[in-house]
Amino acid sequence: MTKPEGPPAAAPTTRPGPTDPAAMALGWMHTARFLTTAPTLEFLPPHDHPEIAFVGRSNAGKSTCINTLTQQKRLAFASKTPGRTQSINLFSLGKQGITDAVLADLPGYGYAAVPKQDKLRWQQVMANYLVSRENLRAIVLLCDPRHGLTELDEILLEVIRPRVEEGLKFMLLLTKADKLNRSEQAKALSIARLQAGGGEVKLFSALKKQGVEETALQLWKWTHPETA
Ligand SMILES: Nc1nc2c(ncn2[C@@H]2O[C@H](COP(=O)(O)OP(=O)(O)OP(=O)(O)O)[C@@H](O)[C@H]2O)c(=O)[nH]1
Ligand SMILES: [Mg+2]
Repeated sequence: MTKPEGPPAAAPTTRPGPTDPAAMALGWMHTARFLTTAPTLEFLPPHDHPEIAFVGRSNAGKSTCINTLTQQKRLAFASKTPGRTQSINLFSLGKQGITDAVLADLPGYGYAAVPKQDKLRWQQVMANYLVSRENLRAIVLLCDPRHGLTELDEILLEVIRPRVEEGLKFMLLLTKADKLNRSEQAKALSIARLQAGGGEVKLFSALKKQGVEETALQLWKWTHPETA
């Protein structure tokens, strides 16, 4: 006697299909490839694509965040040693090799061991970049919530304020969220929301992959407003 056949196995409903926006955004992020590195602004190539800058204190987790979002281990240099990223590194994004956005990993600021002259020089490069980079579409400010926003972060917010008022997109990511418990996370989030003056704030953890999909989707929407 043959065993009666059961109903055909239902197709898994949780598997992300091409219509899942978060999966689509992550797929897009995964296309990231190295474009160029530049010690100062003059060496940055002009291009016609929206650029997203990752900025923040040294050691805040910028390079790690880029590696996590792009699901690539060593695209951007991440290191325990603060000050690891010393140039502006650009990465192209876009399916089928057709670039439709660029990510910029910027050197961190505020690292105490850096000689004062170098610090001042870098702050100038950074301010120039933030004020004058023409196709800058969005800024992702990364902040370790255990330290909170520092004086240099506040200065950066002031520098970009006029551009944000003119439509530059802004997001504050609270990194290394895995180091905080739930109530600390909630507290950090509400303090940061106050400080960011109503801007977008998210918790992010490279270790726990927290906030990755939401961030990828937000960056997709900001760089593809026609599809949002
Ligand atoms: N636990 C934990 N550690 C993290 C996370 N993100 C980054 N780190 C660690 O923080 C350190 C600094 O990370 P980077 O990504 O190099 O920081 P950065 O902001 O690029 O630093 P600079 O290039 O010096 O400006 C590294 O040891 C990372 O492994 C995270 O989400 N969780
Ligand atoms: Mg870095």
